[in-house]
Amino acid sequence: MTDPHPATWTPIHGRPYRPVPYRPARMAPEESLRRSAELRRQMETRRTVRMFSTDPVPEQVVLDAISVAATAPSGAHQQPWTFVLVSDAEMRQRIRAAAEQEEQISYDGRLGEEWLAALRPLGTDAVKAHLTEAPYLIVVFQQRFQLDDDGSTHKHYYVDESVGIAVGMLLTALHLAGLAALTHTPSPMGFLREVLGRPRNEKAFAVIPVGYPADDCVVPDLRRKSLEQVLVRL
Ligand code: IYR
Repeated sequence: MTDPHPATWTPIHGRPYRPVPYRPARMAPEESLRRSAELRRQMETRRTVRMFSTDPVPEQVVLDAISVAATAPSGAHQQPWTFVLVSDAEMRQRIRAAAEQEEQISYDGRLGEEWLAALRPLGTDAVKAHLTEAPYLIVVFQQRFQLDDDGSTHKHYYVDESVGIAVGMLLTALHLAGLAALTHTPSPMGFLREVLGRPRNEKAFAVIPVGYPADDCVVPDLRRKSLEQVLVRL
């Protein structure tokens, strides 16, 4: 009999429904409360960082965070994501040069006045030093469709939602493991597929520099909406 729970990935497209038991031990409410309060406290300290130290970070921490991201739920369990981990300095330099070229056009007017006004409190500009200063870039690609070795294709479903959830989990994992990150979306991002040699079914979703904040790191003075402002209870 074939193993019903293979440890490695196999496509599930068209397979019959064969559920297996899922019976995690139930957590005591007191323990849930302790953990949720602690998690909230920790996550409230997360900030998007644009000024990175060049100090190295343990690679395994980054790999573990990517593993966490890859546990995300996805449309039809198609896991439509690829995480490209870039540490090579020359590659980071190429990405920075291409990103800055596009960003310069954006900040020189392509974004439009309203968008530029929305960005002003964040202090962003076309200089993207974080792309070469952070020791790692995680370039997240969405697999818009499945592309098999023989060139045949299959549709993927809810790709934006699936990859968005995975990136949220990635940012959470990085923060809880003590690393800083930036959700960077150079626009347009078409150059990333080319520079990183990715196949035609993949589309860049975000570039995430990862590292420690620079010693002189500053962040915009922002406030988050309160629970009351984001929650509607019925
Ligand atoms: N992609 C540009 C502009 C930018 C847009 C938004 I919306 C931001 O929250 C931040 C930046 C850049 O990376 O500078």
